[in-house]
Amino acid sequence: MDVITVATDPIEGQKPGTSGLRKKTRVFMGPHYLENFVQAIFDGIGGAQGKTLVLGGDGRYFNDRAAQVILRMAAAQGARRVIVGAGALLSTPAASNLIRTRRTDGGIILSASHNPGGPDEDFGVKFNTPNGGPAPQDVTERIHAASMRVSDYRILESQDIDLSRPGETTLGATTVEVVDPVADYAALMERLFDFDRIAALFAGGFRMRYDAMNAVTGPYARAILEGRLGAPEGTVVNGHPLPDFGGMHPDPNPIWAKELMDAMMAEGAPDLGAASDGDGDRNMIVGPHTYVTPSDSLAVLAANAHLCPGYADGLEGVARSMPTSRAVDRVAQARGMAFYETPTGWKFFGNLLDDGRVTLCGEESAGTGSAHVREKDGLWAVLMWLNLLAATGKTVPRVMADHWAEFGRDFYSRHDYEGLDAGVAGKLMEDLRLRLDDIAGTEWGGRMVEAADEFAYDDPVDGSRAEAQGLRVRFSGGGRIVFRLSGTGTSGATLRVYLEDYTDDPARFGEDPQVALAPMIAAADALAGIAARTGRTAPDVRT
Ligand code: VG1
Ligand code: CO
Repeated sequence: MDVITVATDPIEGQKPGTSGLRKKTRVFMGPHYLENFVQAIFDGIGGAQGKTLVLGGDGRYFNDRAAQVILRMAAAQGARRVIVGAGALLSTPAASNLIRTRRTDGGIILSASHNPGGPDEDFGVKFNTPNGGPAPQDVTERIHAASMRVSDYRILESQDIDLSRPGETTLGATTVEVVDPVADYAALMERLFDFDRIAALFAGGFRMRYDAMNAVTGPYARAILEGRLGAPEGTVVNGHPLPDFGGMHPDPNPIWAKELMDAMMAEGAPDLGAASDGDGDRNMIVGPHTYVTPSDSLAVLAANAHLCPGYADGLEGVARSMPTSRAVDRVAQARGMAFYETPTGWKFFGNLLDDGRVTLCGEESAGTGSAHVREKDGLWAVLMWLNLLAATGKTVPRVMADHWAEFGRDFYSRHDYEGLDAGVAGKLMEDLRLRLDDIAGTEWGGRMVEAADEFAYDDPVDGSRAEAQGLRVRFSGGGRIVFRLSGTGTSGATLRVYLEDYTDDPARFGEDPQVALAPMIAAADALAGIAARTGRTAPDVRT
């Protein structure tokens, strides 16, 4: 087998965003695009020579082709071993687990996560470091820098490798080890949670609907929920990964998981509804007639984690991304846990987890996870909910009511304005940023601004600094608005407006968040001039 050296030129824009490099699938399929970026990853980490890597993806269109290319490039560059999920599948948390437990040099995950898939939709590539977590900023910067000077890439001339079933083969001098994508992950879950108790819950007639959205979690959810825990067949719906996710937008929120929402709001709804995203790191939790916001879910899990065997000793601390509601802060304070606030994106939790400062982390975007891996983990969060329901005997609505009675309620909603002109969105943010100093002490939507600033984060472990991580405006009475531009989109700009307000008045706990947040919604538009600048009078997505 010959190593071919292909001459290439740098391609503009190969800069990883919030989570890896995401582009239209056709861009990735274009001449040299994928190869250039993979070469940049190898160059950015000091070469693939002698390394052991993990490889897998969420099964979206081009996943299988890209995996073959990466295997040939890894082999051409002297990788010692590549551990690949059968079918080139691995959920993001399962990949993180393998990277860690097999003591590898990192891994490549093929996914654009919650973005739709297919030839006309999105594809993505991300690199995770040996701790199992998303590459931190210094590494993504090195990869980007390498992409700007790549002049050739090395690839082995060979046939495709059979990835359909577990086993070992060689490609040049590289061992390709195909593994069952589910086995190690399922074993890990069994160590963390009380499977006997959850199985007893199902045996007692507990009903659940898990919507895998035709994405990568299907095989994991079927094996664990229906296989090991004895939930009836059919508990997992849309449970087979499809290249285009069957046309679904695999983002587990009330808008895109509408089928599930409808089932949970109907008469005779199951006891628990859940969904996960394209690559299996996000989760949505719904009870009968009760949507649990991700920020509340994080707070509930922080307050109840000790009920699960893997967390029986309590939590070292908790962390949340800045735009996530402050519900979890209240739990941390009440229980005396350390607490950290980080920028958006899981990569910022890595150091805190590695350093043993926190056990549990979460983001408002339906991401929750713990020190068991270094990624957020959708099915893990669902299993933790199942464990807590089994241990307490409560229903989801009861859990929420009790939580709010103890801590008060943080009303929360995120309003997304998608596909904006990037110039207009950038100017909106810039103009608001320049006015931040003058906003404090002024009144908007009938509420007084207490403080306004741009969030920057100093990592307490390695001292690195991340600037320009969102504009935040804090109001008297506990209200808050955060403005941020998305770093995962592939066309135009997406403005995210994060809205929250707090009440400890039990009479208000049942209010519709969109109603409760009306003053914040009005203030957001007045402050940033959203309608006037973008022509949009309503967000595209409210979660
Ligand atoms: C979004 C979310 C962020 C999450 C990221 C990756 O980023 O807001 O919380 O970590 O997606 O999630 P942004 O920059 O678009 O706001 V995943 O499940 O798409 O890897
Ligand atoms: Co994801």
